[in-house]
Amino acid sequence: MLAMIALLSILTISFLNRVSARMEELNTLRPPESMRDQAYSLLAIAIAGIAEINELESEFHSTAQAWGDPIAYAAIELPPELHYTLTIRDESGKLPLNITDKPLLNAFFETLEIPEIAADALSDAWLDWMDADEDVRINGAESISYQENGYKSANAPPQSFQELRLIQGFDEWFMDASGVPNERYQMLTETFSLFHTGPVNMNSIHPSLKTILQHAYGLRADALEVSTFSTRDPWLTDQDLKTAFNGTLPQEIKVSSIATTLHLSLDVKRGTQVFRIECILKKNNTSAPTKGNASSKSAFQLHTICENRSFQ
Ligand SMILES: [Ca+2]
Repeated sequence: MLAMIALLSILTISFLNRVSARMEELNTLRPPESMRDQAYSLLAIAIAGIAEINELESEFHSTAQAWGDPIAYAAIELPPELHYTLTIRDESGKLPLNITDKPLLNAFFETLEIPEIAADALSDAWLDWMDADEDVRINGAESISYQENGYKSANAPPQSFQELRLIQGFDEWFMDASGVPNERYQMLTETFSLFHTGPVNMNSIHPSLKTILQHAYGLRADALEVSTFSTRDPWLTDQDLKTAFNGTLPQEIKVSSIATTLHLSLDVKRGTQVFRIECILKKNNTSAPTKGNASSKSAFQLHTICENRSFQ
């Protein structure tokens, strides 16, 4: 609990201005009492490291930058008996779950080897589930279709991956006969995000999304390869993306070269025991810092956190 309070304090009280002082405090880290305490202490180090790197870097583009390993960046001496794994994924490299572009949804389902007619029906049902009205698309489903199951269409974007199971046709293609999520479901959670709703960072996209973009919009296979461009850094820039897409994307699909939503998974291990924390850090805006005033730069803030389970 003490470690949780320490973490929340860091995040709420002039967080960025206190990062350096906090990192010095953590230099005296003593062996914590429990795996949970250890995990929160490490998470505090990771978040402090990310905050400091955010102050130094112009933007986050790729995990090849130091923010991909903020505990190493912090260079804090940790107890030798402490074993952990920290994984940071760029959640902004995923498509927003509330995407409404039907060609993209169709392409996604078809890359999962769902036949074209079934893919089209899934897209219609998904879009009907999210849109505000009760008008049924040609192959879709609204509240009247779900009456016999005892629920109505949400008429709003899904709040969880579990909610997708309520949509017509979803169980058939994304669950096995026993109702257990299959490989397609896994691919869905790797391609879509529950938390990211802004432009998609093309530097972090899942290989499946490249295939989907090729399938839906005729994107060349090498169009998003960094080697295609004469960039100084090993990541794509906004200018590269303009060249790559050249107006081929519909307006509602926004792309970017910047990471704005991070997903941290931290495992602390002791023997066969593992304590896991998952959290989402988000930037509320991506405005560039005012010249000569780095403190105006937007910071990553803790958005969601959970223990010993994954986001569903
Ligand atoms: Ca609807």
